[in-house]
Amino acid sequence: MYRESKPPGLHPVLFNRHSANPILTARDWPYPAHTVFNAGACQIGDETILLVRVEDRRGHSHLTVARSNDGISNWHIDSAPSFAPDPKNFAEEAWGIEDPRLTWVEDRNEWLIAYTAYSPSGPLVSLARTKDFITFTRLGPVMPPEDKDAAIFPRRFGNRYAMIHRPVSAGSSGAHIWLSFSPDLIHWGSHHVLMHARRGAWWDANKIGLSPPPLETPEGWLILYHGVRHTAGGCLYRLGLALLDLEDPRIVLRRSDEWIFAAEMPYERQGDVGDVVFPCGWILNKATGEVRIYYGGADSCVALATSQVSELLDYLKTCPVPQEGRA
Ligand code: M1P
Repeated sequence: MYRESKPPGLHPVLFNRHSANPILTARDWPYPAHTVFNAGACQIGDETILLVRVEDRRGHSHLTVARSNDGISNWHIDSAPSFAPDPKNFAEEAWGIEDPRLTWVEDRNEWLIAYTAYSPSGPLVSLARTKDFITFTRLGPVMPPEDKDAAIFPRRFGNRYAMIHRPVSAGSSGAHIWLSFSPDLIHWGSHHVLMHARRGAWWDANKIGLSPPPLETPEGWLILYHGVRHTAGGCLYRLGLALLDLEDPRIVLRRSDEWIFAAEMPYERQGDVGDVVFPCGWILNKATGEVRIYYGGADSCVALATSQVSELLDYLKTCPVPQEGRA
């Protein structure tokens, strides 16, 4: 691991890329794959588990488990798709499943997976559950198209589960991050815009989306999100931070005005979709405060960056407080 230094006059470096990046590519795969990227991540005992999006040469994706003891190397990758689309029973998965976000839900004693099911009517949010990343059980689709970039909070608020997601409707002025609640994970309501995409020249103008699941800290729910700037040269996917109130996640306490991580390295700038950094998982080491961020680079590989959660929170304290908790 090397630490990126901050030359005078430049912005703080909050994320340090791992020197072994990219840590996984299609060449590592035990069966034919076009690209591997946008992995969900979790820690079970000594093992780091990535649920990796694998795209085949049809353009359809499935999810495959990779396990490692150090979270960096010696990955043991399932020899066949671990969680494959099942369009016979779940028609919404006809064009594949993508971008999983993993949440350990204490009161259910299981992992919940929020993923994008790519239906012929558009992408939508589906949920599944697992205890071991060997057997998966679908809960089915929970948000109609177009909707994606979803993750469940690890605990309930009152009696309700909460989920962040990103619906898009034709004719809307942008794609914003929403928050919804459910008593049973199946029926969702109390829909609420959590964060708006900004407009015009902003780095997060027009379209934003949650990146990894919300991370609980003593100061609030830490949110890492992506903003998409449309340019004449294509889209730029960059990352910003926000903080939500611990007991009422509808309240945005802080939101960064500036992006804090962007595509710079060749494996982030060149690939199927260049200039994309897209994390779907992060893992906090509570003993050291280090957070490992697993992200897709250019829709073609899996990369790793690390940060200290205290530094992310300190940085957020310098960021604006949105008026009336609305960002
Ligand atoms: O190609 C970049 C990303 O585009 C989509 O993300 P979003 O809808 O949030 O802009 C997703 O398809 C994602 O998988 C992809 O990495």
